[in-house]
Amino acid sequence: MNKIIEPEVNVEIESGKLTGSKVITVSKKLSDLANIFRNEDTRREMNQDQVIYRVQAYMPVDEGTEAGLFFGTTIIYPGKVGDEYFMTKGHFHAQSDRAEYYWGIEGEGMLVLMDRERNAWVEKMYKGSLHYIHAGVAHRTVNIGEEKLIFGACWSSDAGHNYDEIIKNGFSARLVELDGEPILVSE
Ligand code: PAN
Ligand code: ZN
Repeated sequence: MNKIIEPEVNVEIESGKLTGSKVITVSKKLSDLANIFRNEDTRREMNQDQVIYRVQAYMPVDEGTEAGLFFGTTIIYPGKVGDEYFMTKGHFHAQSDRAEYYWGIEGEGMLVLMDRERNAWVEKMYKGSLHYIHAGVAHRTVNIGEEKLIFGACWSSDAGHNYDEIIKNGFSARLVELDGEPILVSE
């Protein structure tokens, strides 16, 4: 049977915005980010309803499906908890052999990467930057600019997310502002 159909999701190339009935949106407020920032007391004193980041995702197959792909756009708003920039929770993939692509769409950011031995390194993110996140490497994105940081992602539908390890042990490197500049500090 030959037929021409409309795609069920559209991506606005300039902004990464996804539209279509199959798109899901998840917002992370400050209240969802307990024990993520270095200064937990400062986080608790801030407005808990403030949205720190939003993820739009297109998941055309069920989570856990072998060899499928998911596609997402993340927006991190600008701001800090104390001297530490707003960032995602960060995670290892639950399946340790699953990699991922990220690419910068808008704004200025840093991608913090950490292997199983807790060696950490950071890649700059900007419009057009492309990042291959190797399997077994934890990843977190940080907005170091004054505008929104927007990036795209593509990952396996059976990668899964292991957040617990990051909540428990954190990353071995953080990005904080010192004299108006982002600096990398070890935990
Ligand atoms: C991304 C992330 C997204 C939000 O789609 O899930 O940027 O970050 P956290 O999941 O760490 O809150 C991804 O890496 N998926 O695997
Ligand atoms: Zn991931």
